[in-house]
Amino acid sequence: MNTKTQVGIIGAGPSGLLLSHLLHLENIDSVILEARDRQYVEERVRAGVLEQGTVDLLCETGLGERLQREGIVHHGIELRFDGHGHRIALSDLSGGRSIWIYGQQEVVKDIIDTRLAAGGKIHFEADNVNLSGIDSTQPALTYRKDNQDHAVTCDFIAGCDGFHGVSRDSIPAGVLRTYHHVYPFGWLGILAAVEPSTEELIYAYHERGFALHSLRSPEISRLYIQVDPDEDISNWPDDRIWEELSLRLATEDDWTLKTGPVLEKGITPMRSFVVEPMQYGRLYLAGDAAHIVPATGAKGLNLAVHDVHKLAEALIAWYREGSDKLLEQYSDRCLGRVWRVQDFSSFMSLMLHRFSEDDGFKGRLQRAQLKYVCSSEAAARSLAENYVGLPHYGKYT
Ligand code: FAS
Ligand code: PHB
Repeated sequence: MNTKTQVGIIGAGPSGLLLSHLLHLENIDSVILEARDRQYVEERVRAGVLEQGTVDLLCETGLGERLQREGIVHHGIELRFDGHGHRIALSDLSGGRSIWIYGQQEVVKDIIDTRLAAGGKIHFEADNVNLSGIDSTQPALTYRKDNQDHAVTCDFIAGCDGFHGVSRDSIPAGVLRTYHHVYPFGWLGILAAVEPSTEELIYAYHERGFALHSLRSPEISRLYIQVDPDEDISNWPDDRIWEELSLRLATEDDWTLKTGPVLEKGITPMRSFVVEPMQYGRLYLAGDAAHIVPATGAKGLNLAVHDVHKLAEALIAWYREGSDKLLEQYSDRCLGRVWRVQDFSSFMSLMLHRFSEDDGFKGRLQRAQLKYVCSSEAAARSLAENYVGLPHYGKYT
Protein backbone atom coordinates (compact mmCIF):
# COMPACT_ATOMS: atom_id res chain seq x y z
CA MET A 1 0.00 0.00 0.00
CA ASN A 2 1.34 3.49 -0.83
CA THR A 3 0.64 6.32 1.58
CA LYS A 4 1.91 9.87 2.14
CA THR A 5 2.78 11.74 5.30
CA GLN A 6 4.71 14.88 6.18
CA VAL A 7 7.38 13.30 8.43
CA GLY A 8 8.35 9.63 8.23
CA ILE A 9 9.87 8.44 11.54
CA ILE A 10 11.91 5.25 11.93
CA GLY A 11 11.81 3.88 15.47
CA ALA A 12 9.26 3.92 18.31
CA GLY A 13 11.73 4.50 21.13
CA PRO A 14 11.65 7.72 23.15
CA SER A 15 13.08 9.77 20.25
CA GLY A 16 10.62 8.72 17.58
CA LEU A 17 7.59 8.71 19.85
CA LEU A 18 8.27 12.14 21.36
CA LEU A 19 8.99 13.66 17.94
CA SER A 20 5.68 12.33 16.59
CA HIS A 21 3.85 13.79 19.60
CA LEU A 22 5.48 17.23 19.36
CA LEU A 23 4.67 17.42 15.64
CA HIS A 24 1.08 16.32 16.27
CA LEU A 25 0.62 19.21 18.71
CA GLU A 26 1.27 21.48 15.71
CA ASN A 27 -0.98 19.44 13.40
CA ILE A 28 1.99 18.05 11.48
CA ASP A 29 1.34 14.51 10.32
CA SER A 30 3.84 11.69 10.88
CA VAL A 31 4.07 7.91 10.60
CA ILE A 32 6.30 5.79 12.85
CA LEU A 33 7.76 2.54 11.53
CA GLU A 34 8.96 0.27 14.34
CA ALA A 35 10.68 -3.07 13.79
CA ARG A 36 9.60 -4.72 17.07
CA ASP A 37 6.15 -5.37 18.50
CA ARG A 38 4.47 -3.05 21.00
CA GLN A 39 5.01 -5.35 23.98
CA TYR A 40 8.78 -5.56 23.36
CA VAL A 41 9.11 -1.79 23.03
CA GLU A 42 7.05 -1.12 26.18
CA GLU A 43 8.82 -3.73 28.32
CA ARG A 44 12.44 -2.96 27.36
CA VAL A 45 14.17 -1.90 30.60
CA ARG A 46 16.66 0.93 30.01
CA ALA A 47 17.11 4.41 31.45
CA GLY A 48 15.70 5.46 34.78
CA VAL A 49 16.77 9.07 35.40
CA LEU A 50 14.99 12.04 33.79
CA GLU A 51 16.69 15.44 33.80
CA GLN A 52 14.73 18.53 34.85
CA GLY A 53 14.56 19.68 31.21
CA THR A 54 13.13 16.35 30.09
CA VAL A 55 10.46 16.43 32.79
CA ASP A 56 9.61 20.06 31.99
CA LEU A 57 9.15 19.26 28.29
CA LEU A 58 7.03 16.16 28.95
CA CYS A 59 4.81 18.08 31.40
CA GLU A 60 4.50 21.15 29.15
CA THR A 61 3.35 18.97 26.24
CA GLY A 62 0.69 16.95 28.05
CA LEU A 63 2.75 13.84 28.80
CA GLY A 64 3.37 14.42 32.50
CA GLU A 65 0.22 13.24 34.29
CA ARG A 66 1.42 9.74 35.36
CA LEU A 67 5.02 10.96 35.60
CA GLN A 68 3.98 13.58 38.17
CA ARG A 69 1.88 10.99 40.01
CA GLU A 70 4.31 8.07 40.00
CA GLY A 71 7.72 9.65 39.33
CA ILE A 72 10.04 10.19 42.30
CA VAL A 73 11.80 13.55 42.63
CA HIS A 74 15.40 13.39 43.83
CA HIS A 75 17.46 16.35 45.06
CA GLY A 76 20.80 14.62 45.53
CA ILE A 77 23.02 11.63 44.78
CA GLU A 78 25.69 9.92 46.90
CA LEU A 79 29.27 9.24 45.87
CA ARG A 80 30.61 6.34 47.96
CA PHE A 81 34.29 5.38 48.28
CA ASP A 82 36.67 4.10 50.96
CA GLY A 83 33.66 2.96 53.01
CA HIS A 84 32.08 6.41 53.31
CA GLY A 85 29.22 8.17 51.50
CA HIS A 86 29.30 11.82 50.38
CA ARG A 87 26.07 13.49 49.29
CA ILE A 88 26.08 15.83 46.30
CA ALA A 89 23.16 18.21 46.94
CA LEU A 90 22.06 18.50 43.32
CA SER A 91 19.15 20.89 43.80
CA ASP A 92 20.91 23.19 46.30
CA LEU A 93 23.88 23.42 43.92
CA SER A 94 21.91 23.93 40.71
CA GLY A 95 19.41 26.67 41.60
CA GLY A 96 16.63 24.23 42.51
CA ARG A 97 16.78 21.85 39.54
CA SER A 98 16.13 18.15 40.30
CA ILE A 99 16.14 14.73 38.68
CA TRP A 100 13.16 12.42 38.49
CA ILE A 101 13.20 8.64 38.77
CA TYR A 102 10.75 7.31 36.17
CA GLY A 103 11.64 4.34 33.97
CA GLN A 104 12.18 4.90 30.26
CA GLN A 105 9.65 2.17 29.56
CA GLU A 106 7.04 4.20 31.46
CA VAL A 107 7.77 7.24 29.28
CA VAL A 108 7.43 5.03 26.21
CA LYS A 109 4.10 3.60 27.42
CA ASP A 110 2.74 7.08 28.15
CA ILE A 111 3.63 8.42 24.71
CA ILE A 112 2.35 5.36 22.83
CA ASP A 113 -0.97 5.57 24.70
CA THR A 114 -1.19 9.31 23.98
CA ARG A 115 -0.30 8.97 20.30
CA LEU A 116 -2.72 6.12 19.66
CA ALA A 117 -5.52 7.91 21.54
CA ALA A 118 -4.93 10.87 19.22
CA GLY A 119 -5.11 8.66 16.14
CA GLY A 120 -1.33 8.55 15.69
CA LYS A 121 0.04 6.06 13.16
CA ILE A 122 2.59 3.67 14.69
CA HIS A 123 3.27 0.60 12.58
CA PHE A 124 4.82 -2.03 14.85
CA GLU A 125 6.56 -5.11 13.39
CA ALA A 126 7.51 -3.14 10.28
CA ASP A 127 10.23 -5.26 8.68
CA ASN A 128 12.96 -4.39 6.24
CA VAL A 129 12.57 -0.61 6.45
CA ASN A 130 14.49 1.12 3.69
CA LEU A 131 15.04 4.79 2.87
CA SER A 132 15.23 6.34 -0.59
CA GLY A 133 15.46 9.81 -2.07
CA ILE A 134 16.92 11.36 1.10
CA ASP A 135 18.79 13.87 -1.09
CA SER A 136 15.56 14.84 -2.89
CA THR A 137 12.46 16.79 -1.79
CA GLN A 138 10.35 13.61 -1.82
CA PRO A 139 12.14 11.00 0.30
CA ALA A 140 10.38 7.71 0.86
CA LEU A 141 10.28 4.75 3.21
CA THR A 142 9.46 1.20 2.20
CA TYR A 143 8.75 -1.64 4.58
CA ARG A 144 7.09 -5.03 4.83
CA LYS A 145 4.26 -5.81 7.23
CA ASP A 146 1.59 -8.55 7.31
CA ASN A 147 3.20 -10.14 4.27
CA GLN A 148 2.65 -6.98 2.22
CA ASP A 149 5.06 -4.38 0.85
CA HIS A 150 4.30 -0.78 1.74
CA ALA A 151 5.69 2.64 0.77
CA VAL A 152 5.40 5.99 2.56
CA THR A 153 6.39 9.16 0.72
CA CYS A 154 7.15 12.14 2.93
CA ASP A 155 8.74 15.59 3.10
CA PHE A 156 11.27 14.58 5.73
CA ILE A 157 12.60 11.40 7.41
CA ALA A 158 13.64 11.29 11.08
CA GLY A 159 16.13 8.51 11.86
CA CYS A 160 15.15 7.63 15.45
CA ASP A 161 16.14 3.97 15.10
CA GLY A 162 18.90 3.79 17.69
CA PHE A 163 22.53 2.72 17.45
CA HIS A 164 21.84 -0.42 15.40
CA GLY A 165 19.23 1.13 13.12
CA VAL A 166 19.14 1.52 9.36
CA SER A 167 18.99 5.30 8.93
CA ARG A 168 22.57 6.32 9.73
CA ASP A 169 23.92 3.72 7.29
CA SER A 170 21.66 5.15 4.57
CA ILE A 171 23.85 8.24 4.41
CA PRO A 172 26.40 7.95 1.58
CA ALA A 173 29.96 7.01 2.53
CA GLY A 174 32.28 9.96 3.04
CA VAL A 175 29.59 12.29 4.39
CA LEU A 176 29.76 11.50 8.12
CA ARG A 177 32.61 12.06 10.52
CA THR A 178 32.43 9.27 13.13
CA TYR A 179 33.90 9.48 16.65
CA HIS A 180 33.94 6.20 18.60
CA HIS A 181 35.50 5.26 21.93
CA VAL A 182 34.91 1.85 23.53
CA TYR A 183 35.43 1.68 27.29
CA PRO A 184 37.27 -1.36 28.72
CA PHE A 185 34.25 -2.34 30.83
CA GLY A 186 30.52 -3.03 30.65
CA TRP A 187 27.64 -2.83 33.12
CA LEU A 188 25.76 -5.83 34.46
CA GLY A 189 22.35 -4.47 35.41
CA ILE A 190 19.57 -6.08 37.44
CA LEU A 191 15.98 -5.16 38.13
CA ALA A 192 14.95 -6.66 41.50
CA ALA A 193 11.70 -6.95 43.42
CA VAL A 194 13.12 -5.52 46.62
CA GLU A 195 12.70 -2.24 48.48
CA PRO A 196 15.63 0.06 47.65
CA SER A 197 18.29 0.23 50.39
CA THR A 198 18.73 3.93 49.78
CA GLU A 199 16.62 7.04 49.28
CA GLU A 200 18.91 8.48 46.61
CA LEU A 201 21.19 6.97 43.95
CA ILE A 202 24.57 5.67 45.16
CA TYR A 203 27.56 5.73 42.78
CA ALA A 204 30.31 3.59 44.37
CA TYR A 205 34.03 3.60 43.51
CA HIS A 206 35.59 0.35 44.77
CA GLU A 207 38.80 -1.57 44.17
CA ARG A 208 36.67 -4.50 42.92
CA GLY A 209 34.91 -2.23 40.45
CA PHE A 210 32.15 0.34 40.09
CA ALA A 211 28.64 -0.24 41.47
CA LEU A 212 25.44 1.80 41.24
CA HIS A 213 22.33 1.53 43.39
CA SER A 214 19.36 3.07 41.58
CA LEU A 215 15.65 2.37 41.83
CA ARG A 216 12.33 2.43 39.99
CA SER A 217 9.76 2.57 42.83
CA PRO A 218 9.47 1.90 46.61
CA GLU A 219 9.21 -1.80 45.69
CA ILE A 220 11.66 -2.11 42.77
CA SER A 221 15.44 -1.62 42.84
CA ARG A 222 17.74 -1.13 39.84
CA LEU A 223 21.41 -1.92 40.41
CA TYR A 224 24.53 -2.23 38.30
CA ILE A 225 28.10 -3.52 38.66
CA GLN A 226 31.07 -2.96 36.39
CA VAL A 227 32.12 -6.14 34.56
CA ASP A 228 34.48 -6.99 31.70
CA PRO A 229 33.00 -5.83 28.39
CA ASP A 230 32.80 -9.37 27.05
CA GLU A 231 31.51 -10.92 30.30
CA ASP A 232 28.94 -13.70 29.92
CA ILE A 233 25.79 -13.19 32.01
CA SER A 234 25.64 -16.98 32.59
CA ASN A 235 28.70 -16.53 34.86
CA TRP A 236 26.55 -14.41 37.17
CA PRO A 237 23.91 -16.30 39.15
CA ASP A 238 21.75 -14.01 41.29
CA ASP A 239 23.60 -14.86 44.54
CA ARG A 240 26.93 -13.86 43.03
CA ILE A 241 25.50 -10.55 41.84
CA TRP A 242 24.09 -9.71 45.27
CA GLU A 243 27.35 -10.70 46.96
CA GLU A 244 29.38 -8.47 44.62
CA LEU A 245 26.98 -5.55 45.07
CA SER A 246 27.18 -5.92 48.87
CA LEU A 247 30.99 -5.87 48.77
CA ARG A 248 31.24 -2.85 46.47
CA LEU A 249 28.53 -0.81 48.24
CA ALA A 250 29.67 -1.66 51.81
CA THR A 251 30.30 1.19 54.27
CA GLU A 252 32.04 1.36 57.63
CA ASP A 253 28.73 2.00 59.41
CA ASP A 254 25.82 -0.46 59.69
CA TRP A 255 24.34 0.12 56.22
CA THR A 256 23.23 -3.15 54.59
CA LEU A 257 21.97 -3.99 51.11
CA LYS A 258 18.52 -5.59 50.94
CA THR A 259 18.34 -8.47 48.46
CA GLY A 260 15.39 -10.06 46.66
CA PRO A 261 14.17 -11.80 43.49
CA VAL A 262 15.94 -10.66 40.33
CA LEU A 263 13.32 -9.88 37.67
CA GLU A 264 15.74 -9.13 34.86
CA LYS A 265 19.47 -9.02 34.27
CA GLY A 266 21.68 -8.09 31.33
CA ILE A 267 25.08 -6.75 30.32
CA THR A 268 25.49 -3.49 28.37
CA PRO A 269 28.79 -2.49 26.75
CA MET A 270 29.98 1.06 27.43
CA ARG A 271 30.90 3.28 24.51
CA SER A 272 30.99 6.89 23.40
CA PHE A 273 29.87 7.48 19.83
CA VAL A 274 29.00 10.56 17.79
CA VAL A 275 28.38 11.19 14.11
CA GLU A 276 28.74 14.63 12.57
CA PRO A 277 26.70 16.07 11.02
CA MET A 278 23.41 14.62 12.34
CA GLN A 279 21.66 15.24 9.03
CA TYR A 280 21.91 14.64 5.28
CA GLY A 281 19.45 16.01 2.73
CA ARG A 282 15.95 15.43 4.12
CA LEU A 283 17.14 12.82 6.69
CA TYR A 284 17.67 13.96 10.29
CA LEU A 285 19.19 11.68 12.94
CA ALA A 286 18.08 11.96 16.59
CA GLY A 287 18.95 10.09 19.81
CA ASP A 288 21.00 6.92 19.77
CA ALA A 289 21.00 6.88 15.96
CA ALA A 290 23.40 9.84 16.20
CA HIS A 291 25.20 9.33 19.51
CA ILE A 292 25.80 6.96 22.41
CA VAL A 293 27.09 7.87 25.87
CA PRO A 294 28.24 5.61 28.74
CA ALA A 295 25.31 5.36 31.18
CA THR A 296 27.41 6.67 34.11
CA GLY A 297 26.02 10.18 33.61
CA ALA A 298 22.40 9.00 33.13
CA LYS A 299 22.26 10.99 29.90
CA GLY A 300 21.32 8.79 26.91
CA LEU A 301 17.57 9.23 27.06
CA ASN A 302 17.82 12.88 28.10
CA LEU A 303 20.14 13.76 25.22
CA ALA A 304 17.69 12.09 22.82
CA VAL A 305 14.92 14.31 24.18
CA HIS A 306 17.02 17.42 23.58
CA ASP A 307 17.68 16.39 19.95
CA VAL A 308 13.99 15.81 19.34
CA HIS A 309 13.05 19.14 20.94
CA LYS A 310 15.35 20.91 18.46
CA LEU A 311 14.23 18.81 15.48
CA ALA A 312 10.56 19.44 16.22
CA GLU A 313 11.20 23.20 16.45
CA ALA A 314 12.98 23.13 13.09
CA LEU A 315 10.26 21.13 11.33
CA ILE A 316 7.50 23.30 12.81
CA ALA A 317 9.32 26.45 11.55
CA TRP A 318 9.49 24.92 8.06
CA TYR A 319 5.81 24.04 7.94
CA ARG A 320 4.56 27.19 9.71
CA GLU A 321 6.86 29.87 8.25
CA GLY A 322 8.47 28.14 5.29
CA SER A 323 11.83 28.76 6.93
CA ASP A 324 14.56 26.13 6.59
CA LYS A 325 17.01 28.06 8.83
CA LEU A 326 16.56 25.86 11.92
CA LEU A 327 16.68 22.73 9.74
CA GLU A 328 20.01 23.86 8.33
CA GLN A 329 21.23 24.58 11.88
CA TYR A 330 19.86 21.34 13.39
CA SER A 331 23.19 19.54 13.77
CA ASP A 332 24.95 22.60 15.17
CA ARG A 333 22.08 23.23 17.62
CA CYS A 334 22.43 19.63 18.87
CA LEU A 335 26.15 18.90 18.73
CA GLY A 336 27.16 21.52 21.31
CA ARG A 337 25.09 19.69 23.92
CA VAL A 338 26.07 16.27 22.57
CA TRP A 339 29.75 16.99 23.21
CA ARG A 340 29.04 18.63 26.60
CA VAL A 341 27.17 15.47 27.62
CA GLN A 342 29.89 13.24 26.16
CA ASP A 343 32.44 15.11 28.26
CA PHE A 344 30.37 14.81 31.45
CA SER A 345 29.62 11.12 30.86
CA SER A 346 33.30 10.47 30.24
CA PHE A 347 34.23 12.45 33.39
CA MET A 348 31.87 10.33 35.53
CA SER A 349 33.01 7.09 33.88
CA LEU A 350 36.74 7.76 34.24
CA MET A 351 36.36 8.90 37.86
CA LEU A 352 34.28 5.95 39.05
CA HIS A 353 35.43 2.82 37.22
CA ARG A 354 38.45 0.63 37.96
CA PHE A 355 40.90 0.16 35.11
CA SER A 356 42.59 -3.24 35.12
CA GLU A 357 45.95 -1.91 33.92
CA ASP A 358 46.00 0.61 36.78
CA ASP A 359 49.42 0.48 38.49
CA GLY A 360 48.14 2.63 41.34
CA PHE A 361 48.72 6.02 39.72
CA LYS A 362 45.26 6.15 38.10
CA GLY A 363 43.58 5.01 41.32
CA ARG A 364 45.25 7.85 43.24
CA LEU A 365 44.12 10.37 40.65
CA GLN A 366 40.57 8.99 40.91
CA ARG A 367 40.55 9.30 44.71
CA ALA A 368 41.93 12.81 44.47
CA GLN A 369 39.13 13.73 42.06
CA LEU A 370 36.46 12.11 44.26
CA LYS A 371 37.74 13.90 47.37
CA TYR A 372 37.81 17.22 45.50
CA VAL A 373 34.25 16.82 44.17
CA CYS A 374 33.06 15.89 47.68
CA SER A 375 34.84 18.75 49.45
CA SER A 376 34.81 21.67 46.98
CA GLU A 377 31.53 23.50 46.42
CA ALA A 378 32.78 24.68 43.04
CA ALA A 379 33.60 21.12 41.91
CA ALA A 380 30.33 19.75 43.29
CA ARG A 381 28.37 22.54 41.58
CA SER A 382 29.91 21.62 38.26
CA LEU A 383 28.90 17.98 38.69
CA ALA A 384 25.43 18.96 39.89
CA GLU A 385 24.57 21.32 37.03
CA ASN A 386 25.61 18.70 34.48
CA TYR A 387 23.84 15.85 36.25
CA VAL A 388 20.44 17.60 36.58
CA GLY A 389 20.86 18.75 32.98
CA LEU A 390 21.78 22.14 31.59
CA PRO A 391 18.80 24.20 30.40
CA HIS A 392 17.71 23.36 26.86
CA TYR A 393 18.50 26.95 25.89
CA GLY A 394 21.85 27.62 27.53
CA LYS A 395 25.13 29.24 26.67
CA TYR A 396 27.14 26.13 27.48
CA THR A 397 26.42 24.24 24.31
P1 FAS B 1 16.15 3.42 21.09
O1 FAS B 1 17.27 2.50 20.77
O2 FAS B 1 15.56 3.47 22.45
O3 FAS B 1 14.95 3.22 20.07
C1 FAS B 1 15.17 2.92 18.71
C2 FAS B 1 13.97 2.15 18.21
O4 FAS B 1 14.14 1.93 16.81
C3 FAS B 1 13.80 0.78 18.86
O5 FAS B 1 12.49 0.60 19.31
C4 FAS B 1 14.16 -0.20 17.74
O6 FAS B 1 13.42 -1.40 17.82
C5 FAS B 1 13.80 0.60 16.50
N1 FAS B 1 14.56 0.20 15.31
C6 FAS B 1 15.86 -0.10 15.23
N2 FAS B 1 16.19 -0.43 13.97
C7 FAS B 1 15.04 -0.32 13.23
C8 FAS B 1 14.73 -0.54 11.86
N3 FAS B 1 15.67 -0.91 10.99
N4 FAS B 1 13.45 -0.36 11.45
C9 FAS B 1 12.49 0.04 12.33
N5 FAS B 1 12.72 0.26 13.65
C10 FAS B 1 14.00 0.07 14.08
N6 FAS B 1 20.35 5.76 29.04
C11 FAS B 1 20.30 6.36 30.26
O7 FAS B 1 20.16 7.59 30.31
N7 FAS B 1 20.37 5.61 31.41
C12 FAS B 1 20.47 4.23 31.37
O8 FAS B 1 20.52 3.58 32.40
C13 FAS B 1 20.51 3.57 30.13
N8 FAS B 1 20.56 2.20 30.06
C14 FAS B 1 20.58 1.59 28.83
C15 FAS B 1 20.62 0.17 28.70
C16 FAS B 1 20.66 -0.45 27.45
C17 FAS B 1 20.69 -1.96 27.33
C18 FAS B 1 20.69 0.35 26.27
C19 FAS B 1 20.78 -0.30 24.90
C20 FAS B 1 20.63 1.74 26.37
C21 FAS B 1 20.57 2.36 27.64
N9 FAS B 1 20.50 3.75 27.78
C22 FAS B 1 20.45 4.38 28.98
C23 FAS B 1 20.44 4.58 26.64
C24 FAS B 1 19.00 4.56 26.15
O9 FAS B 1 18.14 4.93 27.19
C25 FAS B 1 18.93 5.44 24.95
O10 FAS B 1 19.62 6.67 25.13
C26 FAS B 1 17.51 5.72 24.53
O11 FAS B 1 16.85 4.49 24.41
C27 FAS B 1 17.56 6.49 23.21
O12 FAS B 1 16.32 6.46 22.66
P2 FAS B 1 16.14 6.33 21.06
O13 FAS B 1 17.04 7.31 20.40
O14 FAS B 1 14.68 6.41 20.84
O15 FAS B 1 16.72 4.91 20.66
C1 PHB C 1 19.07 3.71 36.16
O1 PHB C 1 18.31 3.92 37.11
O2 PHB C 1 18.83 2.85 35.28
C2 PHB C 1 20.35 4.53 36.03
C3 PHB C 1 20.56 5.58 36.93
C4 PHB C 1 21.72 6.34 36.81
C5 PHB C 1 22.65 6.02 35.82
C6 PHB C 1 22.41 4.97 34.92
C7 PHB C 1 21.26 4.21 35.05
O3 PHB C 1 23.79 6.76 35.71
